[in-house]
Amino acid sequence: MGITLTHKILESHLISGRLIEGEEIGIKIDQTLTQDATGTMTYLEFEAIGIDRVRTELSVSYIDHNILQTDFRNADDHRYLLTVAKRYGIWFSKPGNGICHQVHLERFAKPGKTLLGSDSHTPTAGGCGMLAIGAGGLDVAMAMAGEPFYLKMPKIIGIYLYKNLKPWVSARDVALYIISKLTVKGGFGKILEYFGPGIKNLTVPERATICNLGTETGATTSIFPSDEITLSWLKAQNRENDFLYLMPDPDANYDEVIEIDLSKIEPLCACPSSPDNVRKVQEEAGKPVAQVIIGSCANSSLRDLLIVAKVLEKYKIHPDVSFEINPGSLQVLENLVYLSAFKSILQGGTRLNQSGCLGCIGMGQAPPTNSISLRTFTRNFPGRSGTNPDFIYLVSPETAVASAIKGVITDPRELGDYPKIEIPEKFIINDSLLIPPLPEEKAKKIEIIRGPNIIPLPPFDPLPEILEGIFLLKVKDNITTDDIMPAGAQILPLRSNLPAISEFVYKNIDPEFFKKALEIKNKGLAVGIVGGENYGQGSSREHAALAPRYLGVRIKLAKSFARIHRSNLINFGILPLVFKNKKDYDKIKAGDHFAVYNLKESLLRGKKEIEIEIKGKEKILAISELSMREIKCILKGSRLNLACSS
Ligand code: MIC
Ligand code: SF4
Repeated sequence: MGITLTHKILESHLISGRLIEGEEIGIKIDQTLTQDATGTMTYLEFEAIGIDRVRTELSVSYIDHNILQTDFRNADDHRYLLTVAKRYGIWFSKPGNGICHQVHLERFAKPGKTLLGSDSHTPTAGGCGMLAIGAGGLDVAMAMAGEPFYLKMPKIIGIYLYKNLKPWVSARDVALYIISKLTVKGGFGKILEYFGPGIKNLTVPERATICNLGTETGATTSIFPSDEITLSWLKAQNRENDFLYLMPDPDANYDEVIEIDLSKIEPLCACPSSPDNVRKVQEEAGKPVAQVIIGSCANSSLRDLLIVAKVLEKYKIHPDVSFEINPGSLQVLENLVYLSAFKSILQGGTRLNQSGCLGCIGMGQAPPTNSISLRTFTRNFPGRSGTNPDFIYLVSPETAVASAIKGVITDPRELGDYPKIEIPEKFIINDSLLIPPLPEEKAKKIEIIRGPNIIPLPPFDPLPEILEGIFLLKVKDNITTDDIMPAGAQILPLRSNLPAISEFVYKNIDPEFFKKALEIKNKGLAVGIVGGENYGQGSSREHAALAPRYLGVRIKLAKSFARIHRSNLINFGILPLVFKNKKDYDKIKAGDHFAVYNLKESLLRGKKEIEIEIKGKEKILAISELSMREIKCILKGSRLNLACSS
């Protein structure tokens, strides 16, 4: 049997373990990326490791999330990140240059290489044949220090695409179709590898859209082969030397194959308030919309905006709709201008913003009360838009512009002939906002500048012998890291100030969480949290582990965990245990006292079953699915302590 594309890349990067499903493997990371919201913490951690210069082939620090400078804090973070980049041999992408994933695809993604990014949508680069994985900041810091990235060997799911998309149906609809089949947890422990004749008509940015949104299934990553389409993308970027032809073997052995007839896919939308709440656009048609935004790392490429521009040559935006565009990158913006596509966009009634994440992470663009907002973004988790409650639909650029024109949710096929767009063979390349690393001698002399809001990491104490405490909160299935550690323009500027951001942990679920947790911690007890399935889905933000840890959380007991959040918990010494019997979830109440005896000994002996005593109730059995490396990390109190002691 032949091997998959994923296996080919993993084999050439394998440092430890065997490529057997479920076994822990360590892989070499060629490239890293960070963005500013997770980056400040990542670089504080990198500094704590004490390495003189990054040990990757390439590392890039992007500024795209916290780009509103309403006071000194975000601006100080940008300056800190610039000086860190200069000091340690890292590329720096200035604010305004674009969203990390879009810019990385344009300027750095290389077929056959590995990329680790402190952002969950890092798999976007899979559109260019790269094995690109999202992780917590500490894992990225370790990769920059030349350490392997550890993960459980996922299952490889082959997604066989055949036939062609119908007019007005695009990559977003394919992605939504897949999310509707897999749900927000169906991709857990899996890599989605695309193949088949249907990929021939998907350009690299379209492939990137599909890989980007694979994240919303919980998949480890998604990847397309590198073929002549990849080559034409790299040529257009003046990077043909980065090309490598890379295909799965024709008889590649996938753990499972999903077949998708592209011609059967219709315009789809993810209804409020989960990316897997997918319905046909037709079923939602006619509902009035107040706001429509084209943007985010999923759908704001040149291809996407050219479609919008073409449509607006014929139509104008409805007077009741705020139609907004956040171009994916400076390159997208500049090429639009050069191709004169900009004229119809501006004359059609568009509110144009700078390149960046903006409303996708609640940095502005909050919709009005009780109104529908359509977005080409990645996530519509409740309240993420900044308005609570909100009514956010995720759609393709085609559906977005059609609805903005009609003022109601509209199936784009109503607009008649599908416009033809021409993608230039060569893009205008402008790297003026992309600062290359300094040579070593110069770099050593750079002074790192920190503002008053940048607070060094606290020490992380080891796991106590007896873990005794209170389960302070019990939450339901699919809790997101946005629920645990909300984002938005108020909270994001605190990403480099752990004591301050901790006050917002679980704020929208229990506004008193922070106070109650500190009371428990100050009594010398541990704080515990009980969760349902897929606990911690969504963002890679390690603040969703770090901040609870700061408040004394030492154990999370859930039905199952999302991959990145689980790793982040382990990295910061929080014990993630799963119920042996899921029905036991019903037996625990918030406020219950718990104790786990002989924890250290049990873990070190490799005991899988851990007994949790609940005061006044019968014992509960939990399962530790930890590897020995992970156990050591938890016992030490954090992966940083482990790295610094070895
Ligand atoms: C997101 O889309 O949720 C983010 C903001 O990009 C996060 C990272 C963060 O919280 O800073 C992600 O996807 O990892
Ligand atoms: Fe930025 Fe949104 Fe993409 Fe996250 S999902 S990187 S916030 S554009």
